[in-house]
Amino acid sequence: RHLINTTASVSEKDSIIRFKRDVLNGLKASPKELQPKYFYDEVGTELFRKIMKLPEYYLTDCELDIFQHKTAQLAKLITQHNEEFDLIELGSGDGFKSKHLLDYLFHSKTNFTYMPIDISKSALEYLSESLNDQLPGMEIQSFQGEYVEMLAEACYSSKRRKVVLFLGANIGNMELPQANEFCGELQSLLSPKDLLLVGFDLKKDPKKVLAAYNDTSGITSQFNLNLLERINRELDADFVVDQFEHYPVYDPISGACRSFLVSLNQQQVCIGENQIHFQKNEVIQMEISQKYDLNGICDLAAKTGFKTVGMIADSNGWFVDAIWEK
Ligand code: AVJ
Repeated sequence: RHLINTTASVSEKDSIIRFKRDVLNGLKASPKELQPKYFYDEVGTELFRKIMKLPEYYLTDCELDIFQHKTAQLAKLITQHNEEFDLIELGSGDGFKSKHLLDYLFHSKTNFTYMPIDISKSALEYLSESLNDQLPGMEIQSFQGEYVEMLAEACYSSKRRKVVLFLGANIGNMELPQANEFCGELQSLLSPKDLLLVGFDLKKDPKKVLAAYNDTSGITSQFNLNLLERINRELDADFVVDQFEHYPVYDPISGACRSFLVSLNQQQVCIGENQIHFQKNEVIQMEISQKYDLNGICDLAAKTGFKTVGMIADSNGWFVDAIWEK
């Protein structure tokens, strides 16, 4: 077996231009907002790794439970047509959960290429190194960049049936209309019989949900504030980070968990030659982490042209991986 490991990526210069444009548009809007995909620079990626180990952050443990203890069930659904395929993962991160599936598939002599896609370069490097170590000989082709763009690239270089993984409740970072639009876009990039496996965090005890985004050790707060620091580092800005406070809320009816940064005082921030004014108590909307119920998930599949072929929950019933076929 050959080890392929090419990285398709937008240039560093283009990505900084996009970052600056998105930050300025977001901070000139009302209400102000920043996009959570920008959390994941090197520092943010490390902080997210810490979040996944927090006692309050149940999501990773739940999905790990599925990938670790229901691997055969997952593998059976994925390999149902018994042919070669490409396993594309959107937002692979360090591949902590998918490794269990990769290990199972690799050792059952299934013929596949693993194609991780992530915005974080450091996460992809870490992933391919650890896979070279743990599953030597497995074919990997990694793509650094944004989901849809890189999925289009991956689909372009794939000549086989495709199985797309979108784990970790990453879909929760989209508002419901955006999630609809996104799944529709994925659907149009796939071919009949291709599969999409999506991880959803479920509605549950609201205290449990809120605590996951409001940990007592303050890591989630640092994770949010790091985006202001990243803007300082990369866009020549002068945020005084301790003039902002992390504020998460959860609405158990809509299932939207949202994080804000509250400006503790009236203040001015320079970003390059741009000035942004903050009123006291003005907020920046940072992130939505949408929680679903089973009806909502089936609805999303049906509306975007997918057929549900499997639903695997963790042992607590807090999280599900839905398997959809085009
Ligand atoms: C990686 C988007 C699934 O929303 O739960 C964790 C990110 N934000 N703590 C989530 C996150 C704050 C996470 N996702």
